[in-house]
Amino acid sequence: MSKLIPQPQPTFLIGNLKEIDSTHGLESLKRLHKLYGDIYRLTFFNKSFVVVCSQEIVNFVCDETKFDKNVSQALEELRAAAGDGLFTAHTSEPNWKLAHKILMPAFGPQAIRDMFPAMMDICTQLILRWERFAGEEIDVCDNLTRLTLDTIALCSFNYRFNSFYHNTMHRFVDAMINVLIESGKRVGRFSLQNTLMMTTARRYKNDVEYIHNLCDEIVQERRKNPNDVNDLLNRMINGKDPETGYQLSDENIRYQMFTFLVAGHETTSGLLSFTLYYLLKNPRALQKAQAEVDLYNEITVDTLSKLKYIDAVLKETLRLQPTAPGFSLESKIGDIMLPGGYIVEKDDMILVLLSGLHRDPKVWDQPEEFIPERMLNGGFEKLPPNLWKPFGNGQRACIGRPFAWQESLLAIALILKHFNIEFVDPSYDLRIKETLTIKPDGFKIRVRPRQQIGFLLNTNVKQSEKIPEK
Ligand code: FDE
Repeated sequence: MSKLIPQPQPTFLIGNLKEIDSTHGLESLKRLHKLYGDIYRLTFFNKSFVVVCSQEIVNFVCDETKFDKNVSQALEELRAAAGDGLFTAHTSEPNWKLAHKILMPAFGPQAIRDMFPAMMDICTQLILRWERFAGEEIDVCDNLTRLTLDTIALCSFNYRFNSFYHNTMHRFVDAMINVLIESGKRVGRFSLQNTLMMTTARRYKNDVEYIHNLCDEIVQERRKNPNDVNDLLNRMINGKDPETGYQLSDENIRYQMFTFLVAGHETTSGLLSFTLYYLLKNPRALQKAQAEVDLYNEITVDTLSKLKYIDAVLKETLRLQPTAPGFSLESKIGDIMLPGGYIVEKDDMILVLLSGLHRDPKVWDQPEEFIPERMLNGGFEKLPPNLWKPFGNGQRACIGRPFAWQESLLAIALILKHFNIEFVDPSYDLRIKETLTIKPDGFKIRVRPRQQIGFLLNTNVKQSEKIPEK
């Protein structure tokens, strides 16, 4: 017997739009989860969404023979800037397969290892800066965004934003954040409204142009001064599909660059910020993590794989705060009955709400608690499948996962090795800021150095010798 999917009472024309707070959409979805349960329907204008929150249902929709990534309306809007780049492409678009084939090896184990010196270069800049700011207030998200933006740009294009050397954030960051927020907001407006809001529309267009020009300049520079480094940019410029010989067009390379800059830093800086927050809220975990890095005199690429507790801390942080808070799917085979007897239709967008999945009390013990130990020794792999999906699903899952992981292990290890950390405001409780991703809002810390700065300078010199020349 099929059952009707619960839905809040829709309003004429706009449907359930009023249920969603445009600056706290995720909070609204969480509230509706509490009210309507593990599956509910929302309509906006003429589009219909089914939000799914339990492991049982998510496990069912993660079957790639039946479901595929859906390019949601927010992603569709983002195509103004990201075109058919990996994140915003439909799986059926030829450029998705082509770029996927060309770029997968760029995120393989050896390629990621080779990026270690560049990651260390930028991370050392953060550590040096924090040494200088010892005892002063540090805006965590701001600093970690500088770290992750500079890291992805240096590792993938050998481009330096030099964010740690400027007071204000690079214009790219503003442009990008504006494009992300505006893409989200455009979904909640009538298309005529989007056209009529001329100042907003003009700014959006200018920002997209600025981003594209910056990407084009980097490509032109590389074409003028080629090198034989095996970075992302060279792979995109020179890579061929081994079967067809096809290469990426200049337009598509620009889309991929924007994609990597966005996907590669927003989510990771959120992950690192939440990690520091949870460590501070859980002093025992902080102590354990610090004791783990103290086992090693120097943090090298080989140390990272030994940091099992910090690995677990990162995983547990992503369980409680998946920085990409959901992903969307659609049926490949028409109407389908989900567990529980609910039918999703061919044109429904299915939104996997990770805050629901990751705290499903049927599969997680003490779901609201931060317990890194549950992630140790393959921890959740022994639990039912598809209950932890912060990197998405199947072939459309995050290609940057090993990159983000190495970068995050390194950053947390170096921070804990060099500093004792504390809240500026010990009574700070988590507030969340949403763009397309989530970050802690207004989270500030102070750091106190644990070691002599000479050690750092040595690390710095040694590592920068390994950076390929420009
Ligand atoms: C992807 C991704 C995803 C899926 C989405 C959908 O499905 O829609 C997710 C969920 C994610 N991703 C998440 C994440 C988290 C973190 C930390 C990250 N992520 C990081 C990173 C870095 C980099 C570089 C990246 N990332 C990238 C990326 C890309 C390109 C993509 C798309 C893929 C395909 O092919 O589709 C993703 N990412 Fe991530």
